Amino acid sequence: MDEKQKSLLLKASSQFPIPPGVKFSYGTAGFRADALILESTVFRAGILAAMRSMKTRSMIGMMITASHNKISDNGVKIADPSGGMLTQQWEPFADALANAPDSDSLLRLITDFSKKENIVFDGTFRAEILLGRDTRPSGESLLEAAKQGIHSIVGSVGIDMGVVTTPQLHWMVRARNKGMKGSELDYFEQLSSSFRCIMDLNPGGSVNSVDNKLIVDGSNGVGGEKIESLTKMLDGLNIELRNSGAGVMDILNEGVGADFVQKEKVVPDGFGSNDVGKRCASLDGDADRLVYFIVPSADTNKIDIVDGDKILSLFALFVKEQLSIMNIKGSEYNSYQPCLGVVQTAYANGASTHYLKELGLAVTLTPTGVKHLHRKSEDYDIGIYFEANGHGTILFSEKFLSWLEDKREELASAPEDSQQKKAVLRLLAVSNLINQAVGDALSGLLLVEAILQYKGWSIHDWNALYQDLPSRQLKVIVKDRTAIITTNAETEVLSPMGIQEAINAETAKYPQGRSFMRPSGTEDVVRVYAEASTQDAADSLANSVAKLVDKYLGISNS
Ligand code: G16
Repeated sequence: MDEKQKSLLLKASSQFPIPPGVKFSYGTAGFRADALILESTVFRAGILAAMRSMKTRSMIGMMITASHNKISDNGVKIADPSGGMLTQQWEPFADALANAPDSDSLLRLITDFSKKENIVFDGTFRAEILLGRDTRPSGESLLEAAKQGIHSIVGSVGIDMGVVTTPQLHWMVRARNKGMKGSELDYFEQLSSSFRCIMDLNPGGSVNSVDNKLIVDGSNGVGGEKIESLTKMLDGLNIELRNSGAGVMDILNEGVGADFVQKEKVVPDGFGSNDVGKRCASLDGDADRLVYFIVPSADTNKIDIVDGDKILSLFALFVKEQLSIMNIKGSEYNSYQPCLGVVQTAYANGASTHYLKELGLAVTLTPTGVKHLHRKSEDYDIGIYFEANGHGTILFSEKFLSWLEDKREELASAPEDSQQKKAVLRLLAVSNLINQAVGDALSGLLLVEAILQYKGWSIHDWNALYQDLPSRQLKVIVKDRTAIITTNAETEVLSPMGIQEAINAETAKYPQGRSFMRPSGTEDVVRVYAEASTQDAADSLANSVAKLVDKYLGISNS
């Protein structure tokens, strides 16, 4: 590294001292904390993004968001050249960078790591970072910090895409690195044209006129604004947007949004007795999560949640059906058997896993975090992953897509009503519609709507695929959540010693009982999950496990 680069880094980083007494950690989906203490972290993440761009000789993405967290928090997610999350191999460097106590140690870290990774700071490569932010008020100043970090590496540029959803930014990074057009308009055009294509192939008509309207809870975040733009480009979808964030009292993620409805299972703000029986959906703060729900009766504030597990089940059923339409016995299609697999986490409702296995699918569990599920899904020709909280997508391998393209050509002269031809065209359209970079509430919503239309199903038909086991999630505040070590896709605790045996003993008391605890990677809490044969039993098991967490790790334990 030459003297010019060194002094640029030293000077710029001295403007962004780290706050005293805080330890930053690259968690489940990047850095996340109270926005007031994040400037140095985002500045340093800018340096990291520029270095990653130099290493990969590709464009990198940086999204300023704290997604489902409260409005006063913020964070940063980094997108690799594929559009997926930053490679986990660089996470320890990200941690070290964020916590380097001063400019000199920061410089030493950068020098050592760049030597190890063969990154040469000679300014000859133009590192490009695509920048986006959600609607949080702290986003603008943090974006400036990110730009300062990027500019402190000679030859690096930040391209500001403004306020976008997280999946839009990931999609843009992927598209641009593939040499395709990657603006917001291109994103909307790809989604709307592939949606239209699937709808045109549908057996006909809408579900029914009463059920045709979808009511969307925008979580008072960026998703609302974007869904309005998208809807303008679509025919055949009647969307009513609520919680768009336009009002002064509309607070991001507060009493609204996918995280709230999925965890609390109660009616979000802006919805009520007039919505009984209707098809409703919630996005989260940066629109990378999607869940559906039904208000079952005017007499209760409880909802029936149609969560990520049900979306996964719907997608798996549809894809499997299309594959079997193509796979006529004795035909040439038998020569290649694409492998379809599904990926879940420990939060997946036991009933969903049972249903998917009954469908004959390979089901794998990974730890929480799309970075884990996404990577596992790449093992399949068609990998479908979803977290119960509504994060997920469908990945298509290059091999499978080129096989589909060959089939399309072969079937070009087949009659228009050829079922095989339609199945091939449908799957190709799905691969264009569903975001291949990361889970995306907008593209996921369009695919759900298209499949419901294809099957002629109401949300009630869909929800009846299987009945969820009653479950409960709780948060427990502890002294130090980093003291917890889990294993086996987070279903068991190795440390602190003894707690797993205690959890097992509690769980054994409940028919169909299952429970686990894990440290959150986005909030300073421990999460507890329990399911059992009745809601009372699930609540009681969750409370007992929460008490154990408190006993072994809690603040009251100090
Ligand atoms: C992020 C991750 C998700 C994860 C969620 C909660 O979501 O992308 O994969 O499920 O955090 O993680 P944790 O339980 O560790 O707090 P988001 O929507 O907040 O970006």
